[in-house]
Amino acid sequence: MSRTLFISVEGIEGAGKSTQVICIKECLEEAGKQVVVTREPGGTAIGEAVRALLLDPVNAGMADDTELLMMFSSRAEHIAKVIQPALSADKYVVCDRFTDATYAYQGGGRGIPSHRIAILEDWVQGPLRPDLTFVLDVPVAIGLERVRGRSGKDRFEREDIAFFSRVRDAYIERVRQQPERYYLIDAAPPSTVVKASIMEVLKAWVG
Ligand code: Z5A
Repeated sequence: MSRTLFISVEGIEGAGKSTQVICIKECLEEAGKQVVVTREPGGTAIGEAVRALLLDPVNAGMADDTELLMMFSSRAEHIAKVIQPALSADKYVVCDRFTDATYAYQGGGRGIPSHRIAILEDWVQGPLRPDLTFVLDVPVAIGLERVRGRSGKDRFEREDIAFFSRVRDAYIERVRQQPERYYLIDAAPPSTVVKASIMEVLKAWVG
């Protein structure tokens, strides 16, 4: 396959996304590709400022629609300033979370109907969607245990197990409904095993 790819990595907290994003980058670079690694919310100066507001526990009472719109405001900037320019320059983009996280967290977690999220997705992204999405699936208890030692929980990390269970279920349902671009990866085994599962898929896509 000669065209570049927009790859996203998804999953609940502690699934190992950041760890595997690095592995994906290294694998692509070894294959001679130019790679831009980025993340959401964030990825630009404005996006990182929005991220700080979203994660700050001081904003515990934030309305669900405010949270949703802030995710998409960060995304609009990210697409305009980072993602689209990189793809236009024939670079691969590897993004730690993208719009599937909105369907999972604001949809599954907060209960915002998918059709409302879809309106914003179409408005902000037009036809842009990731070509390939890895959903790292791990039981909630394992994910939370991996990040338990971190100091200072952010606004999302203060949610309860029921919230993260709904998020996980929402991810799995998205994979089930549109299997074409999703790969559900068992992320409970050690990182090296998870990496091997991802590399198998990636090599088939990249060649
Ligand atoms: N959010 C949203 O609500 N809506 C949206 O549209 C978007 C985001 C885009 C910040 O995201 C929050 O934004 C997020 C959802 C919300 N909140 N939550 N939860 P984030 O991606 O920055 O935050 P995160 O999910 O909390 O990241 P994380 O906790 O760092 O998880 P991770 O990236 O998946 O894991 P990691 O950093 O790679 O690994 C965590 C630890 O586990 C670390 O010590 C690793 O060494 C270890 N690890 C990793 N893999 C393994 C395996 N396989 N075995 C054992 N240990 C492992």
